[in-house]
Amino acid sequence: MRSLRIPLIPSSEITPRHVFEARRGFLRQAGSVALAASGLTASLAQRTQAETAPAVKLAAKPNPAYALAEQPTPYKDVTGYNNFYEFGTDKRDPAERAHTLKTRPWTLQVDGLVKTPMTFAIDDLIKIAPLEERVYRHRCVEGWSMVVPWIGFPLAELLQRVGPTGDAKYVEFTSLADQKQMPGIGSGVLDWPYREGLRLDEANHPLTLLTFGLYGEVLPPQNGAPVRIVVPWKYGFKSAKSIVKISLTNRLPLTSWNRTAPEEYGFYSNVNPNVDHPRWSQATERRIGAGTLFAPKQKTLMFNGYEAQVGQLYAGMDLRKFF
Ligand SMILES: Nc1nc2c(c(=O)[nH]1)N[C@H]1C(S)=C(S)[C@@H](COP(=O)(O)O)O[C@H]1N2
Ligand SMILES: [Mo]
Repeated sequence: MRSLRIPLIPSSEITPRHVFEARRGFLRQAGSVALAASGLTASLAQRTQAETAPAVKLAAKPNPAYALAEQPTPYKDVTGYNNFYEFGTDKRDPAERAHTLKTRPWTLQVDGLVKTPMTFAIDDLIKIAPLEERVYRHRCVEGWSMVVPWIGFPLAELLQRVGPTGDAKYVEFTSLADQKQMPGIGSGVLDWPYREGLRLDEANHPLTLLTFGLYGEVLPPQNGAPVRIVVPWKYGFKSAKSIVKISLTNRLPLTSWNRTAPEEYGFYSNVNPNVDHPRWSQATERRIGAGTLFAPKQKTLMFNGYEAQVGQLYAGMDLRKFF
């Protein structure tokens, strides 16, 4: 399908969402005319349509406490350069393949060490607290980063409703693992289902966002529709996508990345320029879509720039040991 993809916008532009949208509408029209003329099969045409499916708006109030001076990463990069190994390991795979993900009906189960275990239908869950737009830095362990306008509400809003018991210490997140919808599940690259975890105080931190959308729209499947976690002071892999279960536990959750390569992916995974990955430095990062293909590297900030907010969570801890 790559040959059918229309190169939408040169990466040399930082494109505001509405400008992008206007062009995309134009190109979608142009694309369908071209398809009709070339007599492509219906399934091919459908597939192309799915890749450019019209976005569903999601209203949210921008929260000025989480605005950034940095330019948001262009929509096409946020939604076209992804890690979502359930759909393949190439950065372009999720955008090409994740349209097979069925996001309705969808339920999120919250269980374990809680006073009131609850299962939410996604359309009810999204209404339990006011949706906010928050612009966060997003840093992958691989050394690239983005700036993303997410939409969601603090995970604490949900945890408050189920009421963790006194012995709850950790929160475990489980992503969907359905081979029928997710072609990458057949591969052994990771331990499925994708699992991640946080300490309870990290999960309750106001920065930790239960996320339903980005750029004023519901999450595209490749970004973890219909609901994911975003933990902006940690490497991106802590932010589990397309989650179906949240469990409160008293034992440190075993995470997929920790099981696959424990020496490389610790439980904490805090963004820390002073602690190298065993195979590379974490001192700098490359901002995706920042003008040129080889954007100059910039310095990575302690806790991804959120040190003032989260530093005290780790007071007295040896961050080389708890990496
Ligand atoms: N279920 C699931 N969640 C996942 C991943 C994944 O492969 N599967 N990749 C992680 C990694 S490594 C990163 S960097 C972020 C990427 O999120 P984005 O594609 O929205 O930028 O998702 C994280 N969440
Ligand atoms: Mo990542």
